[in-house]
Amino acid sequence: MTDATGQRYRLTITSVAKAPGTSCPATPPANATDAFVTPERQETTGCVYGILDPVRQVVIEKQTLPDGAPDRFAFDLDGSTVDGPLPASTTLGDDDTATYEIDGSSTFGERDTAGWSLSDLSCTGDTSGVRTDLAAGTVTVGAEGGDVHCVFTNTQGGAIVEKRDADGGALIGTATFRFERPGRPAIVVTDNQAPDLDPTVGRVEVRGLVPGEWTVTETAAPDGYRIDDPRPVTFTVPAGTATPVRVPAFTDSRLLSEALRPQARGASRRQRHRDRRTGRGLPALA
Ligand SMILES: [Ca+2]
Ligand SMILES: [Ca+2]
Repeated sequence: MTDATGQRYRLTITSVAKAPGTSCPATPPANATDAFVTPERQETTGCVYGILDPVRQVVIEKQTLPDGAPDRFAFDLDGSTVDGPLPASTTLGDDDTATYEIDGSSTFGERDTAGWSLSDLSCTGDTSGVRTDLAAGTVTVGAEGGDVHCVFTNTQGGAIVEKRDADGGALIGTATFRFERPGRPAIVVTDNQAPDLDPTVGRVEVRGLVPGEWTVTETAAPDGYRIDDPRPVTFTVPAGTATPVRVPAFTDSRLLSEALRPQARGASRRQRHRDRRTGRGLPALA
């Protein structure tokens, strides 16, 4: 049942007794029982005793940016429900909700998940007695009040980096990049191999970058090219958006042997028939 303020209650019948007169005693008489019987007699009068417990329904909802991520997120719970303590923990995936009927101040906290940041924590409904702490990833809900619905949104940043020919600017593959941030494991990505998300040759997209300052370094040039500038490039992943950051394109120059290829036109047929990847000569053509 719900009162005029929106506070919900749960009624627990504690005992039943035959009415000794025309009104019920304020406290259950000694012969009260917990059996609930309703003999349908014409003049049945009985006294029913119960307890109204204020119940506050808390809904915890998980959302991810980008939407629909397959990851699962762990929560630690601390508090009580009408039926006993809250479970110590739970895990939720994108669009999942968990509903609890609390009867005491309760805290719901999300643990850190690698590659994700908690970018938003907001509650709607009756937010009286509700405290959110985005930095700590917790929401504390007081015992009294109406129902409240809290959404934990986790965001995964990303970056796009391109590899272009220094002469002409065409996209070239396949380079390898190392993404680094202090305190995080380095992410090494070779173009068009996992975890590159962009199938375009010459363009690499990575996810799982927590907000903050990152560096990206080209660690291996495409075949036939040399790294023009081995220094790391710094970029910033903003909080609260899943849109990947575009890092200025890296450019590499063709290796001398490739650049001078036109001069090799007079070479023998066997010399010209080379494996372009390794540079090694291949068996002579028939
Ligand atoms: Ca979603
Ligand atoms: Ca690619």
